[in-house]
Amino acid sequence: MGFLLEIRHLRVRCGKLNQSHMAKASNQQSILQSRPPVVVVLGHVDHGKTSILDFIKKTKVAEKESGGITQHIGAYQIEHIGKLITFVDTPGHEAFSAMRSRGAKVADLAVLVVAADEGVKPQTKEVINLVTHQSLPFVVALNKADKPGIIVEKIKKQLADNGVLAESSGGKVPMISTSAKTGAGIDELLEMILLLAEMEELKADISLPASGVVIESFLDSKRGPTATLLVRQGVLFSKDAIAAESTSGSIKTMEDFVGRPIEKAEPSMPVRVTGFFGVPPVGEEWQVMENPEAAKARASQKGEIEKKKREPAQILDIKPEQKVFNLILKADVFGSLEALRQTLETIPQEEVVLRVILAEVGEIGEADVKLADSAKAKIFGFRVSPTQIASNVAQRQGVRIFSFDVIYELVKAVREQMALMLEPEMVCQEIGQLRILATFKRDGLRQIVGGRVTKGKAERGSFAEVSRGEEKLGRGKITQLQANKIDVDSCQKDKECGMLFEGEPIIEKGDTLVFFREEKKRREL
Ligand SMILES: Nc1nc2c(ncn2[C@@H]2O[C@H](COP(=O)(O)OP(=O)(O)OP(=O)(O)O)[C@@H](O)[C@H]2O)c(=O)[nH]1
Ligand SMILES: [Mg+2]
Repeated sequence: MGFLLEIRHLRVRCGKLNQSHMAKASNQQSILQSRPPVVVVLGHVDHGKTSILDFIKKTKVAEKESGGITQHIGAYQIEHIGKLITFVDTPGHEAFSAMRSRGAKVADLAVLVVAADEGVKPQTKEVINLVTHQSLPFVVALNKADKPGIIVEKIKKQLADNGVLAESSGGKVPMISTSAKTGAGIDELLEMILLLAEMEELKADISLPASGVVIESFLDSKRGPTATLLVRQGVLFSKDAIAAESTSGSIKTMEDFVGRPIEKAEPSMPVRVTGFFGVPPVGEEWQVMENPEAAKARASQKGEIEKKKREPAQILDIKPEQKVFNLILKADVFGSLEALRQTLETIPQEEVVLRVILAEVGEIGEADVKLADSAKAKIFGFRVSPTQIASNVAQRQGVRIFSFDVIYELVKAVREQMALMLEPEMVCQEIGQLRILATFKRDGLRQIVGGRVTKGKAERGSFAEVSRGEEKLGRGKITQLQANKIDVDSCQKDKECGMLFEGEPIIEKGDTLVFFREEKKRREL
């Protein structure tokens, strides 16, 4: 445990938010109070982050998730040996790097989950960089230890190769074998977290007006804008006026993470509140103000600045030969919207430019359909459905609405829709060959010839390339085909036929005709 003593002196974390906005009466005394650690759980997709948390809180979140992957952040508070720990789960899918990085920003400590049967994977590397970059103390959970044939030393070696050296090998990182299935090692993990937290001496000033960060938000069709807030300083009360950066409001309802109504929330506690006028984007900082007017003024002032920073209007430089695919994107929560936008950017756009004309949280409404209609856009919903009215209007106007539950499926579908805008490619397919046995009349570009099919078939309407030995003479078209003086559509191998050839080359006895069909082929992006 020697490393813990080393980090004891590193810092006393008092919350990482800047404190400039915290208006406090100058005569007021600070009241520092210990607070539970905020622990972010990070790791590659499917390595068992949610399962570990599930085992800890004994509920089954993972089974309810689409495609079995966590698609937005979740925060929970648990108690172990009389001490609280706040956990923030994050998704491991590569599209969610922004969420992982935000999760790491709000946390005091991290648990890096590595499935021992898979070892270090791309997002494991990403989160190692993240925690190292932010000097975030962390513990590694070598998960799925219950699986047969696990060689822990192999994984430790991989981690060491990526700069994470285990305590047992003289490094500074505690590593614990865990199983979310059997529960082995979980208590040890929790104890290690509490030990690391103790070393950090985490404190918050409860004399300050409450402030913190938005960790999850969405538009609830019944309750309106709903946000999960993490309290970093002060104590949040259930009737407080509150300002985020882009919106404000007065708290209408406040619940703990299991949905129980609560009156107040202390530092490090995640709470779900309603009462904002708009949906505050994930990552925004919030703070309590004296009254709703002050909150509104602060949000609109902050909002303007943020807007300028965030949205240099999307000016696309579109070349004349490029096509534009207009898209309206609606999603259940901000985190998903962000991950979608990020993943959509990976679609090649040399030929078809993707223009996102609206990206919003909330169900697909009539206004979205009308916008899609006037902008000739397609609507893609992620875990949201159209309202009945929107569906009806869409059907009437012929507006396409696509709905998905899994990010990469949505992105794949956008890519396919964009590819439909490309001109199809003409591909030639050889269908047969014929040896010329006799030539008859020639009239301008038209010539009557006869021969035997040596391969495949001859077909009326097909193109024919004329060659004489090695030399290619050019192409023409077969406009009529006869076998035994009867018009036919095709003539098979080893049969003789006569045909009307239209084209430049002058055909002679002994030449070869190669027949081919030109087909339109859909292109992909
Ligand atoms: N045998 C075994 N299976 C596990 C263990 N932990 C998780 N799993 C399984 O691994 C799969 C993925 O688990 P999740 O908890 O959803 O993984 P995750 O890291 O939260 O995944 P994302 O949120 O998508 O990044 C599930 O099928 C779990 O049942 C474990 O300790 N042992
Ligand atoms: Mg998960």
